Amino acid sequence: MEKLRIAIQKSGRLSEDSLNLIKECGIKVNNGMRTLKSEAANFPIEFLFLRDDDIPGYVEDGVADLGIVGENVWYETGRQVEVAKKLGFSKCRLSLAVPKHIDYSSVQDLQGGNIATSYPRILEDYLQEHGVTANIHVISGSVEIAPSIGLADAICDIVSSGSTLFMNGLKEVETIYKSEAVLIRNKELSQEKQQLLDKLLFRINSVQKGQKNKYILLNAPEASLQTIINILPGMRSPTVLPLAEKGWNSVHSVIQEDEFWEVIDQLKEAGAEGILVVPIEKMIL
Ligand code: PRT
Ligand code: ZN
Repeated sequence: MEKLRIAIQKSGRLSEDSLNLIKECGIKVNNGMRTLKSEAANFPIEFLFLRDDDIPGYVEDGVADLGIVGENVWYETGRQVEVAKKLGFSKCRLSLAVPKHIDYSSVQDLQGGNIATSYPRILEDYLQEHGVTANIHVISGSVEIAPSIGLADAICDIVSSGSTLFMNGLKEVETIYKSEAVLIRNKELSQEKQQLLDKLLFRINSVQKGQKNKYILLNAPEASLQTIINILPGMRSPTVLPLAEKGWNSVHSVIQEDEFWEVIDQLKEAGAEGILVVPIEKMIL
């Protein structure tokens, strides 16, 4: 029987969340990340632990069928692989930044200037789109120090909290690309591997839906039961169970994480008591 092979970052910002996602999909990874290769105990999948920059190439060549990388790395390597799924973690942005004392009005200000980056392809595409020509200096790390040592007038680097820019006397002036972790796939998988990928995607979707929703339980007095039911959206309609105490019911439903506080207030106003909100591990719809 065929196995899927997935490449995961060996050690870095993506590693832990990638493995957590795999675990939440109910897949047990045998040896952790200390080895180069490892197998799952209960799903036909094998793991390769690599540097993130190498992952799109391995997936393109078919050495791995799947990989997890930041969209920034996927775009920058320019490899012929497809994004099968956005994964929602490791969110960050690729931005242009200049020394904070510089007057900056638009990207046109960088015409003819020097920009240091580790992402020449994404930067080049952005500059071209905006009709700007600049000298791109490719450096592989510590891009943020380039202006202070006189190497560049501006930088283009990954920003998350912004504190690295701030500590280096830089200000963010343009966001050129938004990124999150993505599952990439080889373009031509065998039918058997495609079926395994579909199975994996089904599990990832269930985990993601579970994370977006909460299970809610509450006690409702008979008189306001219908009002409370109307407030709760639910998957189909809420479950209503009579309590031992007459005149009260227990109501169960599912609500979205982002509308949760608003709904809670409305429920309290309607007379709901003993409200419990619990996480959902998986949601199969
Ligand atoms: O060793 P390997 O090559 O595998 O790893 P790496 O060092 O190249 O990558 P790694 O682990 O640092 O990052 C992997 C991926 O995480 C990146 O490709 C991004 O998609 C994503 N990511 C999310 C980030 C950040 N947040 C981030 N903050 N990648 C880098 N940074 C760096 C950034 O380069 C800058 O130096 O953090 C600094 C900025 O952070 P703030 O919070 O100060 O703004
Ligand atoms: Zn890397």
